Amino acid sequence: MPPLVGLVGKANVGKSTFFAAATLKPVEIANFPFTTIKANRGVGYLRTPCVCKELNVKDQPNNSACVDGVRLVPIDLIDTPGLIRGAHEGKGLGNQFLDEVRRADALIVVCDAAGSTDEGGVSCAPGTHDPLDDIKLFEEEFDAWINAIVSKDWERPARTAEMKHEEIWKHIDEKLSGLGITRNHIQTACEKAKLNPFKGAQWTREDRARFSTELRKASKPLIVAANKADKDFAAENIEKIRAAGYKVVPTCAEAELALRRAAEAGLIKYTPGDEDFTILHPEKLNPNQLKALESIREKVFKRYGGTGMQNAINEAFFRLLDMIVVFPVEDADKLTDGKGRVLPDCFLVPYGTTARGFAGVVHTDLAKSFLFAVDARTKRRLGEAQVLKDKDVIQIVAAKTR
Ligand SMILES: Nc1nc2c(ncn2[C@@H]2O[C@H](COP(=O)(O)OP(=O)(O)OP(=O)(O)O)[C@@H](O)[C@H]2O)c(=O)[nH]1
Ligand SMILES: [Mg+2]
Repeated sequence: MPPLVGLVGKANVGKSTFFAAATLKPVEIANFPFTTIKANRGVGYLRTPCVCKELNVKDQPNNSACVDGVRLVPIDLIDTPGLIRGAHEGKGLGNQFLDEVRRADALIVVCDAAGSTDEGGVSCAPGTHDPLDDIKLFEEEFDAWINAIVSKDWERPARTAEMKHEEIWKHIDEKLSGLGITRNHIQTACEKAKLNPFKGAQWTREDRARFSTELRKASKPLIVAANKADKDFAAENIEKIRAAGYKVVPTCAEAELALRRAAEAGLIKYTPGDEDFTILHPEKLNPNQLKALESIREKVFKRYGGTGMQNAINEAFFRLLDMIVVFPVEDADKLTDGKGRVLPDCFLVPYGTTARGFAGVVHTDLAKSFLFAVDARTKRRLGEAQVLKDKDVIQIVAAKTR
């Protein structure tokens, strides 16, 4: 399954605008809280330099797109309902929210960097609300929700583990697997929270709370999209969020959505993540539209070098999830697949994926009949345990099976 990134955060900060801009799906967007009541799922794109230029070929993309030497690789995104205090007890749309987000591998916490929405998501004057509070609110609610699940019936598995002299993860992994939490995450959380996994029955309430926070950090790494960056007070707040230790990307989802739609309509030339855009048909735009585009250029592009949205998505996959892209080919000389298409596919895999592991990503049967791989650049043979690198072009050689 492709990795899934969740767009989460307080109500009315621009999650659905971000989602719509990334996926071009028509979703409801409005300037009041709880516009989104059910999660939306869609396909967005990761942007990465394609290898076609370096290898000097004209590619024929199949599972992805290539625009002027930029590969756009599909990824899954989920837009969730807004969160308010008390969500872990079911307040607001708490249950719907948490039920959806459990499936995400990483999170983009969207916040209103201008501080122009209050704690409940209602519009207020820019600069009057602290966006850091919203990020903390999200973390606290999420942690409290995990803690409630961890703490429910804690005694039984904790005592069994102690009696059997076993580590706690063998006894709680099943109930946490639905949250995307694995044994590895539990192990990491014990280490980070400095808790003895053999002595779960002696953990205090506070210990469990710390453990839950570490579980969240290990299983759902997050990056902050400091949205509404076009508004006053955003720049100062972004620095504040960064100083508090968060990975943060300034974004202007509204601008990205306007540009994506204009590009779709053929009015401008713009690929997500570009540092500028070109107006192709000024005669087809009315004065207001032209003014809006120039304002985007002034307030967003000149200040931040782009809308930041593509950056946020890229950071989530490349930095939080530590993924790389690999191009499979069937013929390492011609760089083609079985149908003769040049560099058709581009797969997103976790760093650490081996040649055989990658064969399994391309096709399950390929992993079973794997003989060796060939690095198309060097034409060198790679053994099954060879760890692949970002932008590798790989031919898998497999035994013939009937
Ligand atoms: N100025 C500015 N406004 C934005 C930006 N992104 C979104 N908005 C506006 O913020 C409001 C809320 O946008 P939504 O995308 O509906 O917000 P949401 O977080 O999905 O809201 P809920 O579904 O209610 O939780 C709308 O009026 C958007 O037009 C931005 O980058 N800049
Ligand atoms: Mg929404």
